[in-house]
Amino acid sequence: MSEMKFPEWMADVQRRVEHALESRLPAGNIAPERLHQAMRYATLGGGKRVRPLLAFAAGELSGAPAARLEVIACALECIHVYSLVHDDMPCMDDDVLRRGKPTVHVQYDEATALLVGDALQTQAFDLLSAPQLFEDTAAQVKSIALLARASGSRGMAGGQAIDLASVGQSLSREELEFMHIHKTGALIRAAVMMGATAGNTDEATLAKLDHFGKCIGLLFQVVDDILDEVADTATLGKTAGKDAANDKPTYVSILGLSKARELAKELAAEAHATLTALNTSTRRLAEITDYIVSRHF
Ligand code: GRG
Repeated sequence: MSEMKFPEWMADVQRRVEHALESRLPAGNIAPERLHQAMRYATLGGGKRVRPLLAFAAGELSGAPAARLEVIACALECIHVYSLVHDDMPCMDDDVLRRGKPTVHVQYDEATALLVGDALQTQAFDLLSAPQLFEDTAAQVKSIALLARASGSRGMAGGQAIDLASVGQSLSREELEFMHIHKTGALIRAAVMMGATAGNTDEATLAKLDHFGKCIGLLFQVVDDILDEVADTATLGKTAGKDAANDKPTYVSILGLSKARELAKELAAEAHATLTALNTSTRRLAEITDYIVSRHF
């Protein structure tokens, strides 16, 4: 794996995760068929798999077995997809397009979309709690706790609550940062930490990786805000310009496009500096950072 160029490595992990999700999600012909089909529709065949990539990159660094990382990657992706399906529903962002295809409530119906999110969320914890996934039960519980905290009211769901309450409001830069560190950043940070704790990583390295995860979580959102402004719907695979249309505060609306771009550069530089301070090969994490930044140029 280490000799592969980044695009090759990324495609390899993406393929691996697709295959793992394909085999771990309930088959579409198992009852209740419609729910299982909708879960597969939402999860398979799309997305950049950024959280799985981070878990694999941090996991390779920690010497974690690939089979364990695969399950962690699937759990992260199940939580992420659940959040997208619920976020797209009429009671939240009300969107019709995701990953280049109709959103789940459009393709199926609202009740099914709600259940797809619910079922994917519990599927994530079911996967992570599999016997023999870890040799060390305490490490397994830690992994489960990392994902639970990142997803709940003090993580992603909390950030989403602030996001919904902020429509039409003017937020300060600090308030916007607080919202995004939770809504988008928490799961990205957890992906890094779950990869790192899936193997052997000392406390000092974990602290640095945690800081790295915080930087790229925010970086991801700043880039997402820029893309929402500058990219088109076909490129994004989701409706472009949604934030401005919904009167949502974003880094672009608060700082302007060029300052938002500067901020992205600063966050990427901080992420790289954090990696450089580690006495180990962090090549893949550095490459993922560059990949995230490159999306808006
Ligand atoms: C409903 C509890 C709950 C939370 C929703 C993350 C989130 C919270 C909503 C998604 C809305 C959104 C567009 C957030 C901006 C950043 C983001 C998470 C974009 C989508 O993630 P990508 O780009 O998507 O990783 P793919 O499709 O590549 O997996």
